[in-house]
Amino acid sequence: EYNYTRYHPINEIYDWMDSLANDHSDILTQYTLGLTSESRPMQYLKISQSSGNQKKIVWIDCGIHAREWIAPAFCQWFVKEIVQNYQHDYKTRKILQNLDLYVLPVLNVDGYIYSWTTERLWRKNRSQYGNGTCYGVDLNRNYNASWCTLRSSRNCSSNFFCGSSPVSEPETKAVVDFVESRKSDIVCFLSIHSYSQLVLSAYGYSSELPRNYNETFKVAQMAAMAMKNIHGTNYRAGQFSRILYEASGTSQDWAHGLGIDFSYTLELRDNGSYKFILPEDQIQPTCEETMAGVMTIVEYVHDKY
Ligand code: 0X9
Ligand code: ZN
Ligand code: ZN
Repeated sequence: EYNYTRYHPINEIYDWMDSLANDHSDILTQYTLGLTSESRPMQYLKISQSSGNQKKIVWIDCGIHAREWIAPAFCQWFVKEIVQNYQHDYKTRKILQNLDLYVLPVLNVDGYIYSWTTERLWRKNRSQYGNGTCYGVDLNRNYNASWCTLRSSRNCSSNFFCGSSPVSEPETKAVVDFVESRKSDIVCFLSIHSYSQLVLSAYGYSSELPRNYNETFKVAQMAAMAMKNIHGTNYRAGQFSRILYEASGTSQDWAHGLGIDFSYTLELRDNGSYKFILPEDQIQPTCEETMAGVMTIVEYVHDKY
């Protein structure tokens, strides 16, 4: 029995993916999205109920930032819940009739490993810059969305190093290639982070209002309310640049720019007590409330498309 209320090192997560995909080959398939800068595979799961009709896609990635361990824990929880529920839960079955769910549990594999072995608060990937004098690009500053203009740095020692050019990193490129190749089918793009308890809509790089702002903000508010309803945890909804800070080069803004209106960043628990070192006894309640929020968004896009 896999323990979903503990944090797991990457080898355990990858073993979990293998065995779950094996045990539930009726709806789960595992794929490699690409290789990291240290040549490790980026594994993701496609959750798809077999049927003839062409389905729309919901994308969920976790762990773009190495130290935000609750994010990969949520992606695993999410897959477990869907696999458990789809047999008997009417809502889940209905959603899977029209949507395929693509889940990338650990986007930044090299950084995640480094945060386990060497530096718990590591954020970036592990690519070498400056002839090996510094390491790591902030992958959530490396996308092609007003690249390297806000809350970004050109100094490779910075935690917000944006890379040598947009999409300079293999991890970014792997996501971009996949999402671009399927962009007409992708109706929702979710990127899971911690901490601050926020549901953020576009844009991050500008306080200008994007197309469909009223609707995407409304859905963010619905998700935040659903999250509060589970354990009373407060989540704030709003435009990224207004309630957090302006940041450029984020995956969410890039995905929105591609035409995926329902593109959100979720910042999970907590509110600053434990910050990135969220205790394991909060994994379950955090995942339960996040499940409610994510399913609110997924149901909305299901009904709309
Ligand atoms: O700064 C980030 O990349 C995210 N916060 S974190 O503490 N997890 O690093 C927030 C990204 C918000 N997205 C936009 N502003 N679009
Ligand atoms: Zn099954
Ligand atoms: Zn983050």
